[in-house]
Amino acid sequence: STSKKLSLTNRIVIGMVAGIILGTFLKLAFPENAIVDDYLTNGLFYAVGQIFIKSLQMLVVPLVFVSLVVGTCSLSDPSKLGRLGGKSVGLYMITTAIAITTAIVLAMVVQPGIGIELTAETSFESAEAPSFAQVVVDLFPSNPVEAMAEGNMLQIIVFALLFGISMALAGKGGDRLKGFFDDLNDVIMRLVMILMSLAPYGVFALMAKLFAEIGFGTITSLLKYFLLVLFVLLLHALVTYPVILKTLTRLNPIMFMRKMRDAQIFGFSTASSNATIPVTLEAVTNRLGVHKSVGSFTVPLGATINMDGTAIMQGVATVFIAQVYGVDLSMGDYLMVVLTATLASIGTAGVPGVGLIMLAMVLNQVGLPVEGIGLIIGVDRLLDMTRTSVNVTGDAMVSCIVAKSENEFDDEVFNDPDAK
Ligand code: DAS
Repeated sequence: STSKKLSLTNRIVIGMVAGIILGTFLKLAFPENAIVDDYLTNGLFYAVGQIFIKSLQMLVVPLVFVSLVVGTCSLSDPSKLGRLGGKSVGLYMITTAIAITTAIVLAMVVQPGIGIELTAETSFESAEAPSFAQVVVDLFPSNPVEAMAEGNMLQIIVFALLFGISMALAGKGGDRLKGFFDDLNDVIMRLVMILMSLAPYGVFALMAKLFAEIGFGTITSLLKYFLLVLFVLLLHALVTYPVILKTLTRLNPIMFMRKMRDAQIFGFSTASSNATIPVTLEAVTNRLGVHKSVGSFTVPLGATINMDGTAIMQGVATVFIAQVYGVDLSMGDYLMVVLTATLASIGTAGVPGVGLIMLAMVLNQVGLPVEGIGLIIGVDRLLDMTRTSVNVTGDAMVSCIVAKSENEFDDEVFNDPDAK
């Protein structure tokens, strides 16, 4: 019977835990062992993990384009689009601002940078935050094929929206094309499900490789910074999100979290909101009950512009670096940090490690030494993974709120524990 079989989510959790245990074991039992390194860590685990991530990424562009075209042209009322866009962008920015503000306040209380010695100088490229006008201009592709080839999510979204609206307006031809895109969407979603069924192995390999290689030496000296970022991430995911969700929608946050587990683990093991889009979209539309017309828009948008977890790291890191270098930041500086971090997240894709590039923009903006990033880079990988889980959770939560407020939400699906 099916009830005896382990659910996919449980198998993914087992894959993750087993990978962590095996990786840690290999690291402790066979340190710098050439055979283990060549054949397992950089052989089998590397190959399985990379193939898994690449096949997820392979689906992102076709999935986002096709599902968004289908979603847009099946919107009952195209004027809804403006409202949808406004609400989601607004909520994404507000949650990010809350995240970074919490992080800054807590970091000022805990003072993770006090007592850290400045040792070897490290270098890190400085980066300018783009101007607001440039961010808006960059939304528009001059060549949709180029946008797709580069995986430029915002440009793909804009093209898909315009294409979908035109399809809805184009009469018979548009109707025929809609049938075609509907079918294409079904086929791509099927492919997502096939990949998902292989996820336990992919997640296992990614974790085994990471934990066989990761050094915990640096974490001990940065323990305060590391634990504080982790704490604020958990606080945001387990307190702030549930409170916002409950207040704005009356939906049960525990049910929400349960259905997000797969996506959270994918985010954790890939450290990429972008690569996780197929999984987040599946959870949001099939399990949480957000209608496709909303989810196909809010999820890829969120994966690109909404990074609450990343903002949290930036908030703590800014205070940390200011303290280590003995720089006093004013209230105005902190407001600048919140603003820059929120705006910078709009133009940057959710891929591994991008948070550090955004941090460079923030530090630049308030005149802190960008080399400070060298201090925290050593412990960033685990934090990157954790904050990506938070990022995708935020994308899904905003999707639920927007869908609910637009009556594009299915409560029955949400409340069905086994909805697939
Ligand atoms: N890992 C990123 C993400 O995909 C962002 C970051 O570097 O924080 O969400």
